[in-house]
Amino acid sequence: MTGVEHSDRRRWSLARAASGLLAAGVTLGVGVLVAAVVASAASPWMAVGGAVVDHSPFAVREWAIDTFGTNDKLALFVGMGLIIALLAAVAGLTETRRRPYGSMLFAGFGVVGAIAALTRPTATVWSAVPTVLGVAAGILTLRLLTSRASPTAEDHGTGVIQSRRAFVRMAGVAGVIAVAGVATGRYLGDRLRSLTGDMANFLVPTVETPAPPVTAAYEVGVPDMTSFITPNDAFYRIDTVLQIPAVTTDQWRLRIHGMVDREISLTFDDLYRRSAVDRVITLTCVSNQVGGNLVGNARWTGYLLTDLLAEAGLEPGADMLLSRSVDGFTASTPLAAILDGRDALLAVAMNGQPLPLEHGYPARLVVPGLYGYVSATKWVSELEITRFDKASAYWTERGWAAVAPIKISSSIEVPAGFARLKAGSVVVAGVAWAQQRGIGSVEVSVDDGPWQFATLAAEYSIDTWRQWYWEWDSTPGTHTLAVRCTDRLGQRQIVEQRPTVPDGSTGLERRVVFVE
Ligand SMILES: Nc1nc2c(c(=O)[nH]1)N[C@H]1C(S)=C(S)[C@@H](COP(=O)(O)O)O[C@H]1N2
Ligand SMILES: [Mo]
Repeated sequence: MTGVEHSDRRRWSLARAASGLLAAGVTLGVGVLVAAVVASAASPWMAVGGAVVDHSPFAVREWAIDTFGTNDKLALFVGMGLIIALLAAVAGLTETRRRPYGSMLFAGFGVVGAIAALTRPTATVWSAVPTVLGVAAGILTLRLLTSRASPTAEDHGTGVIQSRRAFVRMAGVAGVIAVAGVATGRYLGDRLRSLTGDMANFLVPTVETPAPPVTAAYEVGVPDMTSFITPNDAFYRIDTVLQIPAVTTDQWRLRIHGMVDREISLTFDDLYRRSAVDRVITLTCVSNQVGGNLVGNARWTGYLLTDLLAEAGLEPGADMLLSRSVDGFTASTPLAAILDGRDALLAVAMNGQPLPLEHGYPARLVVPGLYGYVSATKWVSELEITRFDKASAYWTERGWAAVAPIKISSSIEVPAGFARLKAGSVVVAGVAWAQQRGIGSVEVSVDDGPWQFATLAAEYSIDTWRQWYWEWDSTPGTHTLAVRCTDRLGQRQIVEQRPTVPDGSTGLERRVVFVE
């Protein structure tokens, strides 16, 4: 053996050990990244570390704390890192000589990691996923690298430069994946964790005079009907964001500026010093088709916008409240609507809970009677007082109307479309809404026959939807049911079918059913 061959062999051995280390790095990077998204405490690293802490004998823990003090966790991770690095290097060397023993060592670590993750106190079924995916990526890396960590047949004539270059290139990629995975994962994890912690500690403001309780009187008690209050997790969600904004209550500010006497900026603590109100309000999306489900009813807790605007003082001539979200979305609301006495809110809670992240945590607007896109800005950060002839909002710039009150509408929920029913008594039921005016009556017609009055559930307020039902003495055959409503001022729902663009759909809901 020549000296050149000998040093070359040593180099390739180092490359194999490095393959193992890089594969461990990729395992960690992928694990941390996946954990940040699916289960924050379940990266292989944290899970194994946590398990070691929890399962190490009392004496060992005391020794660690005595020796390392508050650096005991750092010491643990350094120790773990050294052991894992050693095992990984061994795996790299072994994999080249005795395939697939190195991979099996990784898989063994995967099993230990997954068990550790699944037995943590906060474990869910997702907890094993980061370790499993991390180890899978690690084994792939190990195989790709070790299979290149030797000179190839062609190299014997020409030297080993070619294969060495290929190896170094691939090792570089693995290194980047490892570092980028850990960095991105930690960044994301921190962001999500602080938000989760913030939500967990969120204080729903107490309300001096709560809104009237919601009783059974507001429901018709027909099976399969949507409940009067829409639970948060069933509430429709509409917005333009791809990644839900992450704003903690500490970070949140509401800047009120523009045509005001004095610009103000409110913190959450400023809000807590004010008196809160709660109101039940039915929110509706302009994209809701007749009979659609982009409508929901919740109890919102928050602060009256009129009070907040009065603190800033409005300049004469202003007619628009342009609200802006941290993600850049804007909505234009007529100032006249906010100031006319309706319960326009800066809402911070929904059905007694902090706003869910997708519904605008930590604060959003809710204005009764106006479609969401011109009023209900989520993750709200700015209220600019301006004029309709000077400014325009997100959807107005995309072809929707600048001003958009909710159109009075009604829908059938029971029976289902194309249902097969038994002849005789059939209950037809649904909801109707006319925010700001209130529902006066609901009528049902069968096969375009005479309109018949439905029975209404009690009215909670003019800003909430109202349930109705009608008993139908059905006869065999195919029938079409239709519904229409009238508001308290005698204004009837528009019969003509019009699309949602530019300011909300019109028409009547019709349902075909088969009676046997
Ligand atoms: N920041 C932001 N707020 C927004 C939107 C949006 O795209 N971005 N969409 C609006 C629209 S069109 C509607 S209908 C309501 C829906 O509110 P929800 O998702 O809580 O039901 O939010 C409004 N607020
Ligand atoms: Mo909407």
